Amino acid sequence: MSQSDGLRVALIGTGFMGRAHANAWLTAPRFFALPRAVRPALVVGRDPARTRAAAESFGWESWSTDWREAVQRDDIDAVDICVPGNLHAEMTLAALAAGKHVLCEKPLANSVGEAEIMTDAAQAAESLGVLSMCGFSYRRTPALALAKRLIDDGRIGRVRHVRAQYLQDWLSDATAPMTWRLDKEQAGSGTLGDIGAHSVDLAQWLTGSRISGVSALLHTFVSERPASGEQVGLGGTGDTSGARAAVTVDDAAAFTARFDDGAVGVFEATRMALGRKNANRIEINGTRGSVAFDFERMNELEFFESESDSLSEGFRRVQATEAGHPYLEGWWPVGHGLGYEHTFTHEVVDFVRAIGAGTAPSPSFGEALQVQRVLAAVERSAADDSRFTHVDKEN
Ligand code: SOE
Repeated sequence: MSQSDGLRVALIGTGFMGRAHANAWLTAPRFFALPRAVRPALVVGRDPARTRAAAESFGWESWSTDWREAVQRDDIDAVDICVPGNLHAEMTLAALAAGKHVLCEKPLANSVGEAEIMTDAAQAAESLGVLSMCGFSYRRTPALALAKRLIDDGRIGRVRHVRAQYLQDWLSDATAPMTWRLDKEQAGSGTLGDIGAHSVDLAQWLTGSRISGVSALLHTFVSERPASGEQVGLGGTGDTSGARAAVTVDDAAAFTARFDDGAVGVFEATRMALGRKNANRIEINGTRGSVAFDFERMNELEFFESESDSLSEGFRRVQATEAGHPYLEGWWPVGHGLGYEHTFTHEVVDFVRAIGAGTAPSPSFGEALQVQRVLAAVERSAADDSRFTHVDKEN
C-alpha cells in the first residue's frame, strides 16, 4: 500500500449508518488535520440503484453490490462495516485476513462467541500493523469526552453511581412495519443491543471500570407487526391488511449492575418512550461531584463539584463548544454547537490518526467484546425466571 495514494476506504452499507459514515469520511479531512489523505474508493450496497445513487451523492469513486470486492481489491486500505450485526463477523474476518484496517459498527457482533473470534483476529492483525476499531460513536461527543476528562482528572472523586437511560420513540406505533432491527437473526437483540449497548460502552469507558454482574428484565410489547409497509425514518406505516411478521427481540431492557470497582449502576433502554427522540442520558455520581448528560442537549454537560460553601454550590451547565473542548479545534468559533453527525466525523478523525500513528484505536474489539459480554449477561439474567422475585409468592 502506498501512503501517497492516501487511505483508500471501502464503505459497506448505504442505510442510515452508511450515510452517517459516508458523510464522516467526506467531512473529516476537510475540517481536521489528518496524517493521511482520505480517498473514498468504493461503496458497497445490496440494491444497485441505491448503491449507485449513494456513490454519486457522496462522491465514492466506484460502487459494487458484492462486499467481497472491498476485501479482494488491492487498492483498498480500510473497510468500514455498516450493516446488520449478523454480517459483521464474516466481513471483518475477511477484511483483516486481507490486511485491511477495519472500522465495524456497534454492537461488535450478535454473540459473545463471534465477538471473541473477531477480537482474536484483530489482535493477531494488530501485530502486523493492521488496526481495528468498533463504532461506539457517542464517545466522540465533545461534552462526553469532556466528562471523561473530568472523571479521569479526579474531579468527581471515586464513582459510586452510574445511571444510564437511552430513550427513543420510533417504535411506539404498533402498526409500524417489521424491520431488520426487530429480527433476532439479523440484529442479535433489540433495544438492548441497538441502544443499550451504547449506554454500557459509555458507562464502562467513562468510569474506566467493568460491569461485573447484572440483574435484568427484557420485555416485548408488540410481538408481531405488519410484514411490509412504507418505511418512514426507522419506523413508518405498516400494511395492516397484509401478512404479519413475528418480532423476535426485546422492546425494553432494564437492569441493575455492579462495577468491579464497587460502583452500582441502573440502566434502561427503550425505543417506545413517546416524546423521547434520542435521549441518550448518563449521570455519574462520585464521592466529590457528579456529571450528567443528555444527548437531546448534546452540547451541554452538567457538572457538580462539592465546594466549601454548600449554600452556593450547585450543578453548572458547561457548554462544550469552546476551542479547548475535545474535538472543537476543527469546528466553529465560540459556542456555535455541533450535531449528531459530528460524532461520526470525530470517530473517523481518531481512526485515521491512529492508523497514521500506527497505534491501536479505541474502542478496540476487546473493549467491544466486554460490552457484548454484558449484553449476553443481561439476556441470561432476564431469561431466568427463578431469579425474579414475584411479589405474590413467598419463595
Ligand atoms: C436506532 O435506534 C439508532 O439509529 C441506533 O442504531 C444508533 O446506534 C443510535 O446512534 C441512534 O439510534
